[in-house]
Amino acid sequence: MAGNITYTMIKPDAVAAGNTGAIIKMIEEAGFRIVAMKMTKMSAETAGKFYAVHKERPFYADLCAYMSSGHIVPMILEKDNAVEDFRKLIGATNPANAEPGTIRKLFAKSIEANAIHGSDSDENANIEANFFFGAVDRF
Ligand code: 3AN
Repeated sequence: MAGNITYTMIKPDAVAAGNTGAIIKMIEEAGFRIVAMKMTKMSAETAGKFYAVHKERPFYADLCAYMSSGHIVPMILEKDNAVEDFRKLIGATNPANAEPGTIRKLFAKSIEANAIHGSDSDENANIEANFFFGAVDRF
C-alpha cells in the first residue's frame, strides 16, 4: 500500500531566485500538508552522504558541490499516495522533458539545478526524512 509521506527539498537555484514561497504555495494547493520544514545549508560532506546512491554516476561530484552551494528548504509532506502524487507535481528530472504546469517546468534552470527534489519510493521517503529531521522530532 502506498505510504502517506514524502520528502522534498527546494534546491539552491530556486531558493536563490526567490521562488521558495511560490513553490510552497503550489505544494499546499496540490493538497500536501507540510509536517516538517526548515531553511538550512548542507556541507559538501552532508550532500555526499545524502546522494551516496549516486556516487558512481559521472555527475556525483558536481551534484554534491551544487547542492551545498546555497540554502535549501527540506520538508516532509503528508498526503495519500504522497510519493507518486508529488513526483507528478514536480515533473521530470530534466525540465526540458517536464510537463507544463509542473514545478520543474516553471522553476528549474537545468537537469542539475532542477529546483526541487522528491523521493522516489516510500522507503527512500522515510530514509530521507530521517536524514534531515530525525525520527524523534517529526510531526
Ligand atoms: P530525481 O531528482 O528526478 O529523482 P535522480 O534521483 O535520478 O532524479 O537524480 C538526483 C539528482 O541528480 C537530480 N535531481 C539532479 O539534480 C541530478 N541529476 C540527475 N541526472 C543528472 C544528469 N544527467 N546530469 C546532471 N545532474 C543530474
